[in-house]
Amino acid sequence: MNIATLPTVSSDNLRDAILNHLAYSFGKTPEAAQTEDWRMALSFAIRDRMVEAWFAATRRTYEAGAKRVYYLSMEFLIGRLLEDGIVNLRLADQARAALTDLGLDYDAVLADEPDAALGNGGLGRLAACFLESLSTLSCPAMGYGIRYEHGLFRQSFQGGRQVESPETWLLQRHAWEFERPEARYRIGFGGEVREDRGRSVWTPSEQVDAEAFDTPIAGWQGKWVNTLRLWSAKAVAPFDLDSFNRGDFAAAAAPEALARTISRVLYPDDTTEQGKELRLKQEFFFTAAALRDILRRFDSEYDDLSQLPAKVAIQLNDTHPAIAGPELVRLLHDERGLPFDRAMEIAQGCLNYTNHTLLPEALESWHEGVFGKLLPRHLQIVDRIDDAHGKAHPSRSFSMRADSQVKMGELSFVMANRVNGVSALHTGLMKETVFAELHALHPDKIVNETNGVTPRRWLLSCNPRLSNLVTDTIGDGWVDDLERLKELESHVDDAGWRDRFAAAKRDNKADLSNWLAETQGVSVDPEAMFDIQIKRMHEYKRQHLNILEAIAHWQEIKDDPNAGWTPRIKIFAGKAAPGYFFAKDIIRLINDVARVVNADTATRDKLQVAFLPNYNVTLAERLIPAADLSEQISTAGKEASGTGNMKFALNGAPTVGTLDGANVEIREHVGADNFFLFGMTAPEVTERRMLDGHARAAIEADPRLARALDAIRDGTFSPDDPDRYAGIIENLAGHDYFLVCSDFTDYWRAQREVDAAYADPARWAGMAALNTARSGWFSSDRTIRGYMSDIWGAASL
Ligand code: Z16
Repeated sequence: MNIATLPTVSSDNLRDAILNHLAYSFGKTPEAAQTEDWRMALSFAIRDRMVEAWFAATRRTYEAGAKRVYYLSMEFLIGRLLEDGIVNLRLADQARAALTDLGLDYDAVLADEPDAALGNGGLGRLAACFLESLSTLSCPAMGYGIRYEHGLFRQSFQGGRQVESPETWLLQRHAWEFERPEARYRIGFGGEVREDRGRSVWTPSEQVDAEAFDTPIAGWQGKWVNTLRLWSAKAVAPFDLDSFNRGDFAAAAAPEALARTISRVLYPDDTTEQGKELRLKQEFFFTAAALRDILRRFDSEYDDLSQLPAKVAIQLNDTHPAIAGPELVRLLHDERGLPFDRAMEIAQGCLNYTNHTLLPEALESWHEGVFGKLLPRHLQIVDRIDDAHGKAHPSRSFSMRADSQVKMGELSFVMANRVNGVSALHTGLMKETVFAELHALHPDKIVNETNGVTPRRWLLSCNPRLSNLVTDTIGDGWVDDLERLKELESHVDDAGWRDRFAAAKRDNKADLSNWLAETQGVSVDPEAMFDIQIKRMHEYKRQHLNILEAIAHWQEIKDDPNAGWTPRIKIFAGKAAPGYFFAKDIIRLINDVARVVNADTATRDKLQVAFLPNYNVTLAERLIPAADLSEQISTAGKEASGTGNMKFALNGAPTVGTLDGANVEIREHVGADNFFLFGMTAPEVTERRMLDGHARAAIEADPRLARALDAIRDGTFSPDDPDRYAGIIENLAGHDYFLVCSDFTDYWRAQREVDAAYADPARWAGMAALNTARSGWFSSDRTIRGYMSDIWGAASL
């Protein structure tokens, strides 16, 4: 429902607002203003137009006594926010005109904004898409996370190797947050628990304050605005007075520095758990602050805690906020005096848990020593929860407290009302594997909510050419009703329309190739197929399968350069966790292969390889609209969902991929004819792994694979250091856990089918267009509707 009608804004209004902010918020004349000043002034002018709807949304929520949704996530990979705000407020034309009028380069001003990388990859980006969809659907919601001073590290290459440097987004001015000094909670750690007349009293030995910073998140058309509330750690006192009075100013400043470390930096590991105490501190810090804030808001409206599950739905994004279970029980039982069982029941009525991976190395568990030292009362509560669950289900053999560990997945499962997986395949595997026993005890708890992406950022704003064609063809109703893209299907057989579709892609590719030439020193023919694999570096994602195929392809082109090869450029981008040495070796290998292959004058008009540094949301927005082919080639059963796969399909890039994660559903939607399938299925993977010598057998059966491996082994790509990739070779020819060798032959076959299809432009344009037309289901609006009805019981206002 339209609760706040946006006043119409002309480019003149906007220009005046910008000039006002330039003068009165930033103290600059137009003559003295730098790009950053203009960017801030424009951002404030846009932000102003969110505030009314923001207030109105809060008012409406109170008036309706509506249930609120709280999304707790250690990561929100929001990227830049200015264009998002402009597009959602439908001010793109006015903003461009206003800046042009002021003699400024609109795109340069937008590009001045730092990319807020407060997340690692898919999980964090999903949280950001969800916030935007929650606002678009006018669902009363709030995101809670950490205001990291430093987001995900910056990546550069030295001699082809990944080098990390600190990310410093807050060194530039940030337009979007409102500091809330009054929203501040004291969070304790350590100390001890005493029994006092039958009650447990926790006295922490260390305390920090969590201070709130709010970012408004406007939905489509700016009708509804929710809040992303990020917590920053502050010392309880600015300095230690004793040391100060002794004149020891360094010691006096120590508590301040110590407190700040909690929100200082994002852990850069995506799917491996680190088990570091500071990480557990971060988890408790933001979760405890969020719960106190949630209860304070509840108390301001209601006085009966048994109403909590009716008014509050809390979503735990992975197990990172799993401490919410014991902490909520502690707040309700220890602090509010509810009986333990009642406290547990209420907590279970509010909490829900999303699982994002089955990889064993990612499942969080804490040694009870670390856990109990930091959170002594919570350890007791976990034991009691485990006990209560055990008594309720005497047949069970599992415990969340086995091997002196606290297992956060099991804890989350037991404390949750609903547990969800992120694609149909993944949810099925959850039931069969990691949560098999718990699923048997609670057969209705696990539900599926296949991921989605917001079409505002991932089509409308990143791909104006395709968006304009879509809107010209079917009107703009698709923007918040993405399934309407189906209406494009009837145009796909029209050669004229298909040419317009192909022209949008061609122009996007031309833009990208100009950018590559200007900024990356890479020169490519825009007519070549743009084959793109962008995601975190991981063995299960198999960037090494892709580069092996590229090597084999290069060798075959050399054998017969005039065999009518379809020209390709293979583009890679992605960061490796700093301690993940194998993944870093893969990056170096790709860079080494790129150097050799791109220098080969006999092949370089047929095949080029580029690894772009510092992959982030902004780079994704540049690459995806220009992609011809989407590489989604994980070992089946390992990628929980993937969301990049959806963005490519939506932007008209067919997938070459395995039956993994949401690829399965993408293929069902776009049609098997418009998807290049290869590789083993998840059950086949499990079976093949048990077969002794599977890698050897695969290499012996495929001379192309053998020759590609030989080239790496003999130093073709590392002539100064032929043994550089001995580790990779040993791994692949040895146990090859991710079955790169076993899937190689079928991958090669699929890639040659891609070549043939691409060589027929009309056929390719038809496939690409059907990918766009049939990707509407992958809107995060659809996903959020699913969460609202199946998990939260929340309504749109
Ligand atoms: C992450 O990004 C994901 C899983 C995880 O355990 C930790 C992190 Cl940081 C990803 C999955 O790998 C991906 O398949 C999925 O699409 C994404 O989470 C969102 O669900």
